[in-house]
Amino acid sequence: MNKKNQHFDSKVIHAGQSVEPVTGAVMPPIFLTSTYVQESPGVHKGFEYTRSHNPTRYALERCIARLEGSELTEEQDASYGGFAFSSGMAAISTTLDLLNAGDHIIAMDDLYGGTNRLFTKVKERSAGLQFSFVDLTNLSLLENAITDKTKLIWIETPTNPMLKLVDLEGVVNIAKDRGILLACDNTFATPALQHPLDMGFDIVMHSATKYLAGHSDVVAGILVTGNPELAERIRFVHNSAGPILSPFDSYLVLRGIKTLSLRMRRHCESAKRIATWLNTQESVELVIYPGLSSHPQFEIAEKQMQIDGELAGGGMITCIIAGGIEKSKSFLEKLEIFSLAESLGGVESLVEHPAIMTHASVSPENRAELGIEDGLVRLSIGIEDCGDLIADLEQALA
Ligand code: P1T
Repeated sequence: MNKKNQHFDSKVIHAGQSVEPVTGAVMPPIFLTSTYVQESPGVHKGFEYTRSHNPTRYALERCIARLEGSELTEEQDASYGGFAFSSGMAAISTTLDLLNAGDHIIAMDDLYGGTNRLFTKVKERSAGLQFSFVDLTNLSLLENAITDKTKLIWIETPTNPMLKLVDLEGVVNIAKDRGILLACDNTFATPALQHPLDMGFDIVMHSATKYLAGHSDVVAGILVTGNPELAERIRFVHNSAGPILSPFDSYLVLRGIKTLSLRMRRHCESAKRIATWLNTQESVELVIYPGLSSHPQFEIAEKQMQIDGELAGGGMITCIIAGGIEKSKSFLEKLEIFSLAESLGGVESLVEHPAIMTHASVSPENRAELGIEDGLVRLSIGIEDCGDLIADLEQALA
């Protein structure tokens, strides 16, 4: 069977993997070595130094490259266009390092707070980049924001924390073939649901800390491209600046990906049930979930977020607890199964308060514009029994 035609359930186990040649080990050994012996100067087995090449990291990079739809061969790029980083932020920073001082970037207005901070508080100053933040749920705003200096469009969809959706095909139709790189942070959807490269995007990025690794035990980032020239440019920065993922952490992320498909099915199923239930609760003012028909961009969810051809809304829910900061704080403190913690996408359910926690670095004015208000809480639905999760929410809301 052509590997490309395998079902995603099979790909997560086998994509990009090969049996270890010396022992036949089914999982790649964790190659804990910084360097590799050379027979004669420049004569080696393709591995010189671990910042540049590591077999465990390659195994992860090749796997995620294939899952995101890169078809690059080993001759075109050693890890098929997949690159693993020490964090999601390092992956984003590397994307910006592909640009030149003075270049202009159009970014989605609602973004992970750390991404917003990297753009506005670091890269504007250190790299001379210019950013415009645009609500790309309205694509007519995109055309107006593009200038002859625009070199990158940075999308998150669903966004963190407002779960806004951007029509990826719509972005491609407006911006493709204008010398603008199109990059999508696919952390919330994962390739189990959404494939930006297939729609014409150039780069997919992940905080692999989240659903890819899936067990809240590692911090990691990913970039994937299906374009050989772009892969070469990313490889150059990856190796030059050195924000690489360690062999051990590469192993953890690869191990996590084996169950990505199973986990995402469960995250989506439980989140849909919980969002529907939250919608019936008087003490909840608003429920935002891409899998509910009340979501403002529900049609986009139906089109671009799917498992086996069926809408899959993801595992994240954002809601507003009636009664402002006091009520939302007491709700968060009373939860017992949900842990109050930053991050998301693990097997355990987490809950957090964006205005105080993940998005504290976004200015209060900007938060107000985006709707990140004091009663807003973000739920990451884990894979525990869904009835237990609803019971926990019920006692905390009471
Ligand atoms: O934390 P790190 O692996 O460096 O990834 C940063 C990042 C990038 N993109 C998105 C969409 C993210 O959600 C994150 C990290 N987010 C959290 C830690 C959080 O709780 O939202």
